[in-house]
Amino acid sequence: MTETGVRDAQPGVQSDVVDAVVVGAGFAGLYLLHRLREAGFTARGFEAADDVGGTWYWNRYPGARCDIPTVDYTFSFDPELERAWTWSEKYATQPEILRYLQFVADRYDLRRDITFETRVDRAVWDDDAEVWQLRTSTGEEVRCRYYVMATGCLSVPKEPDIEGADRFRGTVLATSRWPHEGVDLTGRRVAVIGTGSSGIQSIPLIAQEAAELTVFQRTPNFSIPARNGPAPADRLERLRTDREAYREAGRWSGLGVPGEKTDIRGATAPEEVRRERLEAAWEAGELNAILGVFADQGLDPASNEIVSEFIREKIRSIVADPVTAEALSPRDHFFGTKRPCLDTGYYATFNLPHVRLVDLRRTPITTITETGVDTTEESFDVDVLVYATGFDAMTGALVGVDVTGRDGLTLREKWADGPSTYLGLMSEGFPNFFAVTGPGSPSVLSNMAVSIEQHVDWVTDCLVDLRDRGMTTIEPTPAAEAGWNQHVADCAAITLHPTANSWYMGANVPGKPRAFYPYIGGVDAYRAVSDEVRERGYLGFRLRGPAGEQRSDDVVRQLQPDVLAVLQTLEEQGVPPLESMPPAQLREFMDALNAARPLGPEVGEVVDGTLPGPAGPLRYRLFRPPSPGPHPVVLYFHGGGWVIGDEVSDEPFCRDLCVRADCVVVSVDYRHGPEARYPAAVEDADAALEWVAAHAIELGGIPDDLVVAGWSAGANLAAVVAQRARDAGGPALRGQLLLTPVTDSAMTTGSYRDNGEGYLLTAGLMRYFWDAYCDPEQRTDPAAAPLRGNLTDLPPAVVVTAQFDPLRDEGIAYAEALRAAGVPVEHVAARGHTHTSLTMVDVVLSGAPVREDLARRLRALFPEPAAV
Ligand code: NA7
Repeated sequence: MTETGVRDAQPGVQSDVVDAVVVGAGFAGLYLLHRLREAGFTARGFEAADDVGGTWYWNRYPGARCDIPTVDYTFSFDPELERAWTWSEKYATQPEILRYLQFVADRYDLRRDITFETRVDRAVWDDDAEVWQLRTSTGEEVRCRYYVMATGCLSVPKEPDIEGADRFRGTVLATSRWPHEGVDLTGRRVAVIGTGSSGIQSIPLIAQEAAELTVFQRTPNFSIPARNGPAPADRLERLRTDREAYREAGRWSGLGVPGEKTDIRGATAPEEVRRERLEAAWEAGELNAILGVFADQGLDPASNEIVSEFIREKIRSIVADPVTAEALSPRDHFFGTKRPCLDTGYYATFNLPHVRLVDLRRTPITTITETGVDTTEESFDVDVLVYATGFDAMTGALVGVDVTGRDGLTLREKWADGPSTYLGLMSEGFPNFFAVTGPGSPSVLSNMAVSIEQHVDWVTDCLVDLRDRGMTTIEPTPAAEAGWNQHVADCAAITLHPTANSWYMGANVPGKPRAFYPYIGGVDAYRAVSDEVRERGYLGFRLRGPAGEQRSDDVVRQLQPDVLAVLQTLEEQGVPPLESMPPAQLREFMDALNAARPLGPEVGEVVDGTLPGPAGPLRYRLFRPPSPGPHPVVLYFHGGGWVIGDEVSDEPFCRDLCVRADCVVVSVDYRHGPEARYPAAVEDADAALEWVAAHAIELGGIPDDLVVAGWSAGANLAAVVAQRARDAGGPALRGQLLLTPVTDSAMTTGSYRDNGEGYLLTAGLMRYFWDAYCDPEQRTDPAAAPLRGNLTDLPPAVVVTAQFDPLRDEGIAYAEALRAAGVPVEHVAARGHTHTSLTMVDVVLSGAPVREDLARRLRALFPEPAAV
């Protein structure tokens, strides 16, 4: 670097090139300029407004406040700054937050690097020079090595999409562009369109001035009282005693605000516990509290309904007119799937005689007129029309600039079907281009102050690392980016969010691609990923520069998020390696684990019985579907490495299979090693098959509609008995369902190597199981290793393998070998799953679509029932 900070000439880079351009001077842009300057980079900021503030510059409508407690919604990078500024309220107003950002700009002398009232209109990547060529709204051309959009997630107002919007002759206002001088609404007839946060915050204050207020509501939103007041004493005390610990707690929390996580589930909690938690959250007046009443409220419709109905009950208790109360009660989306609001007197406003709610679901707007609003039922004459209709969220500002990356591809083109990013920060084809809190990062689902600081720190640290290593460009690899997009989608898929027409889903802007835009895995999980990417030398990135090139195609998160969560929980609990426990202890341990799990879905009937085995009776448990029988029968062998488990150890999976496939499932026990070694289990399985086939009618089954099924070692037995039944000339089977089967004893596959550690079923545990089950010289018997048997003329198979299972490759090998032998095979490859995750019903929710898939294929093995 030279004295002036301008980079010395390097290959392809001119000395007029500034290190970084930062677009936007809100929280993100300000902090980024500060960090870049501290790190010795030259940087220029551009801002469309005439001052700093971003969101808090533009959104000046009456009642505008943050909805995260302000002691948390604040910069934490400098203890001195924290000492120098005191927030006056629990939720600061827009003017106070704006003053704060101005104070920050002054304190760090940031304005001198910012060109105000200037937009960046165009950005083109020059691959030869490795610079971004920018053009601003004032015609200035600027060249920079790194181009950072710190343009906010809710900064581009949605275009008015209502018929006749340009006809109105009165005053038109938008909450997001409220006049700086304020507006006197005294004595005026006002209409507000929109009841998101902006509408809900402003309506009570507009009502105080207006002579008449008509609120046009398309979708009622959930809102709870903010209970604003002084900054909360307990938080201030925690900050005073240990500021850094408090801030760290925020950084490593799910939402970016310190708080306790609960494991209480709504659907199973006693009524008095539910009530107590709900009332406490209502009293707390915090999003953190109301979004965290139950651990499963964002995942389980029944749990969510408890919270939703509680809020609707509160609405009914506040709003005097029952019709208005009902119209204000959200019923078309799950609580939390649209951004919930905090309000001050919102619902009570509708008790005022001059305030009226118009339910657009009942009477939609037909057009805006010269004098007001027409609905299908009425004409409303007003003096002032206020649009509180929201934003083109998350991507609006990014694709609003004409950003052209490598090979002439624009960001708008690349994201035509939805945003594609790595870590919500960068996009392949756009080297050295960063989006702070971009789509695919926690951003709007979190305390923005915390997420912004994390991104800015990451970007700055990254630029320092590049400089230190003699690298000049950074860009994600296609594989890493695709993997991240998949992970973002996987995280959303297990939640209720995709069911809502929310701006999180892009649903509020006509024509916008439908996807879940932010990352819902949590601020903590996200921070762990970003740290890991950096610690592992920029995993998933390609770096280039005078020092050479480095490329990593690794995907940073491939496990399904809930599978990872289970593994992390077990690790936190310090569960010892299962293979370190003797069988008796292992059985006890598994029983205790099983006792704590959800039981699985309701079935029609559960029947316990015994059937005759070669060495005595074998217990079974039968699960009958709720539908009228008779049903096809699935004879099921439990998992557990031939050592642990019994007829009830896989009960949740059996119930799930029973209901999804609409089959009777008979789960039968068999003798285990090391007490009863091979071939005891095989002989028991043979006997069970004989007996179930012979007693199909008594069991409520359709004779001949019989399938053998099993999981893991149980799938090994199912495969083995299918071979033996063929050899013995019966019983006849419609098929075999093999869930992550053991098919061979070699233990030398690639999946043993890749997945032998860290995914609960380890290579060591499989060795332990084989040793307990079977003598080494017997392990090549087809009745122990069915992959080595004759595979011709076997019944059709459904084979399920899991990506992170040591047994994956032997499952695949079995499917392929069956196919090669002419057996019809359906292979279901469960992406992101482990050997044990698919059977964790109601715990690992991402397993449900896989089970649905296998149940559908299982069902297809049986003939269609004859039409009645
Ligand atoms: P939001 O939350 O997007 O709310 C916009 C509101 O405007 C919402 O009620 C919309 O109904 C309504 N809307 C949008 N277009 C129309 C039309 N054409 N007709 C009638 N009603 C319409 O934006 P906010 O500014 O309130 O809040 C944004 C975020 O800022 C907030 O979540 C916090 O994070 C801070 P819809 O629900 O689409 O039916």
